[in-house]
Amino acid sequence: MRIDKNHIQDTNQKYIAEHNRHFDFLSSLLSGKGYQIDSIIKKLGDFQVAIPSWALGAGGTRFGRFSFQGEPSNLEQKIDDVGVLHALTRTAGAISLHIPWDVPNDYNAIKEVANSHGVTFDAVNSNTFQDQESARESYKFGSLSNASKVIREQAIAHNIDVIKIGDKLGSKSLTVWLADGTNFPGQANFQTALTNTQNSLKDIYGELPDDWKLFIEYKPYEPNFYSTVIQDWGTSFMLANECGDKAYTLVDLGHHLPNTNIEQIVSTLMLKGKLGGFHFNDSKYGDDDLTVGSIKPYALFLIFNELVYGMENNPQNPYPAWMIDASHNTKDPLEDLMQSLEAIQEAYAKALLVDQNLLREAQVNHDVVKCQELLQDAYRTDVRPLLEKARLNRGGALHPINAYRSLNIRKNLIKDRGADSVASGL
Ligand code: LRH
Ligand code: MN
Repeated sequence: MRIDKNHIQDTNQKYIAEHNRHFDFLSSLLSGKGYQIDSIIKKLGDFQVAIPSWALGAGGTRFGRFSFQGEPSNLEQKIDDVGVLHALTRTAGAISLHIPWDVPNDYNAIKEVANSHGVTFDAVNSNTFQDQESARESYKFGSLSNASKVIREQAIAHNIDVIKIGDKLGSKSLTVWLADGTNFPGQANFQTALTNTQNSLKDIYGELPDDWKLFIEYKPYEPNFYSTVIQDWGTSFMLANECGDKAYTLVDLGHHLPNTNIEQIVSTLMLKGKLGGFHFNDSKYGDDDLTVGSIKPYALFLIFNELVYGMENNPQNPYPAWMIDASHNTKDPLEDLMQSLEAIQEAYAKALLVDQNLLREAQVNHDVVKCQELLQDAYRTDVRPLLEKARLNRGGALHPINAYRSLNIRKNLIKDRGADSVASGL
């Protein structure tokens, strides 16, 4: 599936007049306040988010999975779907692979397909939370933390294999998320599990190419429900520091206990130069992996406010990796991902409208009301014309979901792939 750029421009025709009215109004309002519209639009255009290869089909829960027709059934088709997202939104210029769900058969062919869509390979993800048919040892009781040295070595070897696969594709980072933990008090010795994990990560770290990064993803619970070895940002931060300069903490928005102040965690990690990147999603209760910005859009805005401050004031922190990690139980996966991309762009654009200097002044003067007013004035600004302009400038769709529907892309995918094709992943 490849979308003809002209067809996208055709779908824009009926919206262009309305867009121009909104854009002219907003840009006169903002330039009147001294904002550099062009630089904001350039930043939005340069903001590329990696799409998870495991979230291009219908997701499921233990209570069931409802297939979505026309799913990609191999890596080439997954990259084609990311190509569709990138053609329409111009902000999905990368894919994040999960190994062994997405091991390429022909590396050159896969790189060619990705290149033809302008898609690069972001972080590769290892998987020591499921047992592979051919595996000698089981990860039932853990992987990098396991009491058994043989099992730890199997998990370390897998991570090193994943680095090699990513290296052949041009990826520059490895994400490690461990399900390791316990379901009952007394089931494991916390200190031994953490020490084993530390040493295992160091062995993996030692195999990282010089220009690579290691992202250590934390999570409080699930699939274990009493303890998780890498349970919170502090544990990930500690493990990353012990590993070395190329190791960072990865923040999955759904991996926090209710009401956690995630924007403060982001600010602390950037100050310490250890914020590696994000898995964007949203949630109401647990690790729900819902559409970004669908439940707590203001919280997402506050996170981007800290990111904008950090990207301006923390040269010690590298440019973070932006990835989505969501699961689609009831929506068309591609429409769901386009909604997430829109919500991320919107939060970033609103955060770019926060007058950081006035905010600093109000903070120093303890003008609490003014501080909130400055944040909410930016948050309450309808920035969508800026997102539309950023897409338009790069040949994208003014309204990606409308274009996706009027171009009958899902229908064509079902025609090409059949109704029963199923995507590997969660
Ligand atoms: C764990 C997680 C991790 C992935 C998996 C698919 O909950 O967020 O990032 O490996 O989802
Ligand atoms: Mn994740």
